[in-house]
Amino acid sequence: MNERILVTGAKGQIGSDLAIALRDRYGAKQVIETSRRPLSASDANRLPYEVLDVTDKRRLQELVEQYRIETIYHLAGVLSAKGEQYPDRCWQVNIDGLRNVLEVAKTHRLKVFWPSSIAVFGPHSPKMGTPQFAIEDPSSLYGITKAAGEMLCRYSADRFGVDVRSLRLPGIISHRALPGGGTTDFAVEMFYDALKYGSYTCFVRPDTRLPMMYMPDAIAAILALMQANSTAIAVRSSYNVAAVSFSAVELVAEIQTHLPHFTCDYAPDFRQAIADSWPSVIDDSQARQDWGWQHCYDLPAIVADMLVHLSQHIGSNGAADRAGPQPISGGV
Ligand code: AKB
Repeated sequence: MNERILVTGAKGQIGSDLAIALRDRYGAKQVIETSRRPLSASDANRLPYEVLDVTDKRRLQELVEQYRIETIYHLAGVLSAKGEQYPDRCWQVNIDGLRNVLEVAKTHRLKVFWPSSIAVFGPHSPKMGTPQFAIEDPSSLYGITKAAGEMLCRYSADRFGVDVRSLRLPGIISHRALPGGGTTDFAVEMFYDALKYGSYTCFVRPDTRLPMMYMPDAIAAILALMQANSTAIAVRSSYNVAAVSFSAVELVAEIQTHLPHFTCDYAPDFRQAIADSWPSVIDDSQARQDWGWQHCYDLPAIVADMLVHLSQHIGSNGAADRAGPQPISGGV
């Protein structure tokens, strides 16, 4: 159980929760959190912590050697909306960064987790029940980097025996850290603004239905995949994983069962086209069959738990404050 672990993108939405889960499981000293940003004073409990830009292969290699790392959870990435605004950075972080991780993993015989996304699918993929091996025709640059990244993972596993494992994550809903520039961010922002302002302007249409998952389920999926026996991992590109699918207006209605005065209006922007190109419901039966994936949280459970946690923080904790309506928030 004493694996030495390095987490990239540890200050991001998933990294913030995953690092805690890994520390609980493997011991605080075993988990080296890294991010492009220096540690802030309020994060002193996150040591050991190192600044790392994943496009810097030499620095990555130094840290792997210095801490005798055995497993990398490679979460640093530029999400779909930011990717359209900063295409060069999106390519560098998502492709060059992943290649660096896979190269170092090959040299040092490391195990790797890397998140892919439902964004690998596109307008010609089936929208309902998207199968594991459906056609991938991503229309966003982010989706293109994820589709290429999946091929890089499979190639590294087949050609060099790298033990790399991956999930095609849906939109992730959580309360610890904000997502940073994704298309599914509306499903998180809505909670903050419902509690803080009683209203939200949603950047996708009310009927926009996307696959979503609550953070505790996402963490459980990542840990289960990484613990599974290597022989059970039949898919080395990336597994479809699903939990719930709902439309923006269904999320509004569920929040209104707790906050009856909450109102939402709609002002779709460029993220609508990205959302429209993604599946509404994906089929994850291969993950359920190969390594026993199952989710726990449905929409009512997600909404109830989010509101309990966020109402404790909002107003009293700046970290939980998304600082008012913003077109695109967060960072890599
Ligand atoms: C995004 O919206 O870009 C991400 C994703 C679904 O990959 N949350």
